[in-house]
Amino acid sequence: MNLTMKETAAKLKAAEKILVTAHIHPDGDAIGSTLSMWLALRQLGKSAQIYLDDVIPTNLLFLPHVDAIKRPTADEKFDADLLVVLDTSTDRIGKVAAMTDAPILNIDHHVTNSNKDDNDLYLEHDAAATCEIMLALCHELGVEVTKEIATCIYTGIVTDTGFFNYSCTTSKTFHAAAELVDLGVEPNYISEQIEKRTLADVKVMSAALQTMQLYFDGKVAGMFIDAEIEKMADTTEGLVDLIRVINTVEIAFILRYQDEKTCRASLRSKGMDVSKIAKSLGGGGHIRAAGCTLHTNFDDAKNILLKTLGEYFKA
Ligand SMILES: [Mn+2]
Repeated sequence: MNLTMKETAAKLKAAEKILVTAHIHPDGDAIGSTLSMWLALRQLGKSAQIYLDDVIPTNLLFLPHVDAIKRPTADEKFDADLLVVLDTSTDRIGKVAAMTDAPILNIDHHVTNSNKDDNDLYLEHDAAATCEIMLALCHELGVEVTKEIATCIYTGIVTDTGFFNYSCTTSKTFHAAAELVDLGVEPNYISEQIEKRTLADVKVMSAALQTMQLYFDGKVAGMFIDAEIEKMADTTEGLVDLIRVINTVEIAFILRYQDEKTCRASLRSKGMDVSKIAKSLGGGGHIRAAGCTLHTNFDDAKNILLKTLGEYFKA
């Protein structure tokens, strides 16, 4: 069922033991929204715990209380009366899904969230980030937005908007950001932390650029993080933007090896709807930024992706 903001706040207030999670391959918005939700719930006197079935990218380890995030071990259970799933539909939370049978409260901004299982869902697809929703939700809950909460929320907003560059950025986003700065957020500090890269990652950037190929008269650019490059990579976040800027390119993608039978594709566009392409391959996302997981080997994944893109350019 689709909830209003008021109903969403009421669900949170009615719960006592809350498990908070977000999508695997967490980004700034996933981590910023879980941490701000956790801090808000604790302020309300709730017992809450964050579980994320993945590692935290090193450039997000600066976030306050990031070490409160736990990773589930095999078969681990958690006694909860509510499972809060942030920044994703409920099918991308890994092992956390099996940790509890508690009812789900899903809060998201992805237009492709189809709520197949009919959970309680607050979906605001024109919000730039789940963290933008989190700010309004804190107000609805009567939570004081401390500097710590504001820092988490600001981080999610700037990472999902590419520092206010992407088309999801609205005047509401800037109003939220201004409010957060008034609450003590330090934009220069946060951008410095987020843009930090390890030497290994800069080397991955260089190796990834060497793999770039253009397709369909230069309208599509692809980068390929195969098993060998993947071994060196901490994060591939932002890599696709390096080739999206090419003047002929309408869609840029990056294909990343995960294991012998799994690859992850991230798609970015300058206006074409890549969420449709991602959705047709079992993924989802936004009009200009989407992704999917392909359950096959690297070469097949590359062929499937290019075939789908080819059909899209024919249509
Ligand atoms: Mn997001």
